[in-house]
Amino acid sequence: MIDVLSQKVLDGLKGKGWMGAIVPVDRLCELQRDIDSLLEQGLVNTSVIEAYLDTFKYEAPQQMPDARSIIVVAVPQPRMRIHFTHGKDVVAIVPPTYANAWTVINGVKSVLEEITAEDGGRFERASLPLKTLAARTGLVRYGRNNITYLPEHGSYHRLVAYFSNLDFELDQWKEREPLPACKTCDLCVKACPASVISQDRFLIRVERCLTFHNEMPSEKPFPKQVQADWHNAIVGCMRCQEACPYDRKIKGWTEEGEHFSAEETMYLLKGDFSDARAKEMNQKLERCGLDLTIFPRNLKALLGV
Ligand code: B12
Repeated sequence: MIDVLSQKVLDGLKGKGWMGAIVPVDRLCELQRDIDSLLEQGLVNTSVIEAYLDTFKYEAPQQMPDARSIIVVAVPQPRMRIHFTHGKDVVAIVPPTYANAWTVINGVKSVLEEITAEDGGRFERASLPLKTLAARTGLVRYGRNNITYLPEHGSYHRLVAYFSNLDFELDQWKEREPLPACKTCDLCVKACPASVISQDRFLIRVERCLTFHNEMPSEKPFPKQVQADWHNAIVGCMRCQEACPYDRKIKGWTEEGEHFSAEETMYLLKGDFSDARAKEMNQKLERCGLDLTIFPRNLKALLGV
């Protein structure tokens, strides 16, 4: 039997079309151990540790020293189609979760506050390894590509977690599970041009991942091994997700984004963002989950110019 407060929160999230799970804060050490054990084995590249993993905080936040629980939420999100004009209309994909990130992050907090208003619920955003946390609650399962999957919406979801002062009786901590069909399927392995997914280990080789390189600031050129025909999105990459049978149902789930005129496209390709116009352009890009830092490099790569 699940306690009334936990049920109320999980049902409230479900009412929004989201999925949630709850663990007590005591699980933080085990969460940290999941990541540390990989670091100890030397399986994670130093630049990945410095850029991302060192930012995780496995403790109650300063603003909430009395945190009692962690709520992790998966919010289904489509990919976005945006348009550049370069001689003709050029469609570019923004993979799921880049666009509307803050709407989702803040939206989850507001909904949690609303659901628990009479229980005095407070929430502080958690900076934690979210796939590991969500997989540790059974909310999602790991694909062979190291991305996590929901039963209905596959890999098209954003994960977000909040510390809470609420004492739930529920503790959903469990083993991380792989998706069953990944055992006999290698479609993502074959689809990845960068050979990021290997047969000999579960953890992907992040330092080879196209996304790792095209999320970096534009001043950083792509390494030599990145081939011209690898680029398939304005940021990130869709190859392993597009190949995945678990995403078949939602593969075409797309929202329409901004159109960039020939003149705006040229401005982005030129790459001089020192003028007053840059602010306005950044605002337009932000509506697509992008910003000027990845231009002009990613657009040049996508257009092949
Ligand atoms: C760092 C990071 C990146 C880096 C590194 C990716 C990586 N795999 O670590 C880069 C820039 C490359 C990246 C790329 C992408 N990212 Co990213 N990224 C993150 C970030 C900040 C941390 C991820 C992390 O913890 N990595 C550490 C490694 C060690 O953990 P892990 O990948 O989960 O690996 C676990 C498994 O391998 C497991 N394991 C090991 N052995 C075994 C064996 C078995 C049987 C099992 C089950 C598990 C298992 O152990 C590891 C630890 O638990 C999160 C946000 C966050 N705060 O969590 C977003 C996040 C993971 N990214 C996200 C997305 C969407 C992406 C992209 C899909 C974007 C895109 N389309 O290009 C790609 C996917 C690339 C890929 N195949 O992983 C989403 C994931 C949503 C989802 N459905 O999974 C997140 C959660 C952001 C968000 N808030 O929604 N990302």
